[in-house]
Amino acid sequence: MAFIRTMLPVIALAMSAGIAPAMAQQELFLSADANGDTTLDKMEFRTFIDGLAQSGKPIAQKIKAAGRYNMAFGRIDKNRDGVVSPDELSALK
Ligand SMILES: [Ca+2]
Ligand SMILES: [Ca+2]
Repeated sequence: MAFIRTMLPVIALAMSAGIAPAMAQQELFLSADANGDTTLDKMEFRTFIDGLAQSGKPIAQKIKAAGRYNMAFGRIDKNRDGVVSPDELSALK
C-alpha cells in the first residue's frame, strides 16, 4: 500500500500534464471570445491564434509569422458562417 500511496501524486501529476494542452486551448478560446457567444469572429480568432502561438503551438506560430489569419480562418470555418465554433477548431491540431 505504501507504494501506491507514494505513486499517486506522481500519477496525478502525469495525468494533469497530459490534459494541460487541451485545457490551455479551451481557456484561450474563452478568453479570446470577447462577446461571449462561444464562437470566434475574425478579430477574436486573431487573438486566439496569437495566444496559441505564445503557448508554443507550431501551427499557430506559422499562421502568426506569415500573417495568414484570414486564410487560416477560411479553412477552419467549414460551414462558412463567418465564425469558428469549438467543433471547427478541434480540427486544428
Ligand atoms: Ca465571439
Ligand atoms: Ca463556422
